[in-house]
Amino acid sequence: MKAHIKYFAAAMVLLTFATSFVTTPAKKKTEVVNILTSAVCESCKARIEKALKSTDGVVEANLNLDNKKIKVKFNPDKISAEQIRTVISNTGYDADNVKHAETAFNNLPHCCQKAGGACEHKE
Ligand SMILES: [Cu+2]
Repeated sequence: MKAHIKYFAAAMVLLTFATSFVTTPAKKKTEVVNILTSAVCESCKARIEKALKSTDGVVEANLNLDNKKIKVKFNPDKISAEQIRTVISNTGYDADNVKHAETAFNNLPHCCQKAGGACEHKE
């Protein structure tokens, strides 16, 4: 009788361990970074989000045009916040202290180059 209880207790402990392994997969860590950009309008938003979403390691990218901040969820094993700023810069926009890449900036539609300025296709 006593032995049975011992086995039962051991089984419960094992079960608890096994469950904790299932509910917390080892490889699923993400980090979030908020980056201030020089986005002007909806098409700037779409342009930056598209560039980031096609970047390996980026899980989610969402730019808020009201404060020009982009929230990026990423896998730190694959990409760093600094590399994310570089992607934004290479798209033609400032990212925090990283200034836009000149060539990409010059290729932007005219109104998208005016940081804080009025954009014709802005809603
Ligand atoms: Cu724009």
